[in-house]
Amino acid sequence: MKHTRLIKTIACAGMILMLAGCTTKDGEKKDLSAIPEAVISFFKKDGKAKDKKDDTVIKEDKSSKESKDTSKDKGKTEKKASDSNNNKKKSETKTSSETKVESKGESAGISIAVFVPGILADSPIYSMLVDGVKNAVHQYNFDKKTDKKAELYILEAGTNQAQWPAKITSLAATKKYDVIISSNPSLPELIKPILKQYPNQKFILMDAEMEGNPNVYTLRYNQYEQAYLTGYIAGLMSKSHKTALIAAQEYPVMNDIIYPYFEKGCKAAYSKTEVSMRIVGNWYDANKGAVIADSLINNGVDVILPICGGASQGVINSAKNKGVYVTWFDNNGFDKAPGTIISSTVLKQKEMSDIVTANYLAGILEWGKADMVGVADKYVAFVQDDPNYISTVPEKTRNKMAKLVKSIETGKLNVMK
Ligand code: RBF
Repeated sequence: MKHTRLIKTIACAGMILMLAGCTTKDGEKKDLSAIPEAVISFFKKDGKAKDKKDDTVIKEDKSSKESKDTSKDKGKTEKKASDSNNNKKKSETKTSSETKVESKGESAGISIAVFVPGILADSPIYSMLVDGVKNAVHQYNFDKKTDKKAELYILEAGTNQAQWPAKITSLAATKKYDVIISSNPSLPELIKPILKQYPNQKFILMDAEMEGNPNVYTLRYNQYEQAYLTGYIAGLMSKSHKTALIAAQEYPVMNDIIYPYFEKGCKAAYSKTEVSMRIVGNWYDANKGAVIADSLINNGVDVILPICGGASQGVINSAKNKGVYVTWFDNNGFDKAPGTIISSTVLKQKEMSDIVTANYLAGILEWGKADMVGVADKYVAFVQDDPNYISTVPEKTRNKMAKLVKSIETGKLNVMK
């Protein structure tokens, strides 16, 4: 496992952003070649390729100066970020159906498109992406003349994954966007034909890995650590010693990293923990999420990790009704069900998307690079200061979690080994 820490300082429009260390990807090469086809055929086979929501387009006002964030805001707690995400989410969904992409026109400024592979509602990883990119664009535009401002378009591609390749190809085909920013581990495979067909199109892919292409930068999170930490608290808190992960769908990162390391964490806390995984079949069906959770709970499971977008709400409702616990992934979920949610292992996707976009706008993004950030870099974090965490999880357990977090932070424990 090779890790190289980078410390970068960006000077951009009088603003200095201190960049935290980025760890290069681990040596393990995952074969991602089958993802989109597998994903698409999975949905087709299952007959679940329903489009819950049409693709929608949000045009970011070029002259907007609404963001008052400064670089010091980057240290704000994830709780605050998630609160604002929720507020923004509502307005974005509303705006999206009312606006259309406009051509670059006479603008000499940079054009950015954000391709959301899914819907923003109930997918924190996507709303954090959009919030981060927006913030970087607002900062960049702040003191620019109108014709030099960057333009930002956000395309919500919808839940029908079979349509994603055509939708992202159409974005590239417009040749309007200097860069297309997205987030999802299936994207590297999806863009391969586009890279050949449109050799000038650049891509920034978060939550993804692709190294060596001069038109692509990727950044992923250490989800070995994220899943292990989540599994560890699940294992500590389970009284029945039965835990489960409810996933929206199977994909290589889920099957090879998230589930196995969740299981590893559960068993590190209590070696005889029985861990299982169930699949919803989509990222939105809350009823199905509840039905699956009910059946798991009826079989004795008392801690559940939902990673299934909108379907997670059904899991939470079921857990609340039946008095079992839920561990939360990606953002701070404590407010969703105080007393039921016992943990939040967050990805600082808003901050990372902001930094990466600011790097791009400043012309210093390292194309061809595949970075990974984790607990030691503070871009994967186990929330320990939320009042609901403190009131729901006993002190003894919190102390064990604090010890685990410290040992990962300091490098004493490498969960990937
Ligand atoms: N995560 C979400 O929160 N919402 C989604 O709609 C969503 N769609 C995904 C579609 C595919 C094909 C893949 C491979 C992953 C998707 N994810 C989604 C999962 C996301 O990338 C990440 O693994 C999880 O959020 C856990 O961090």
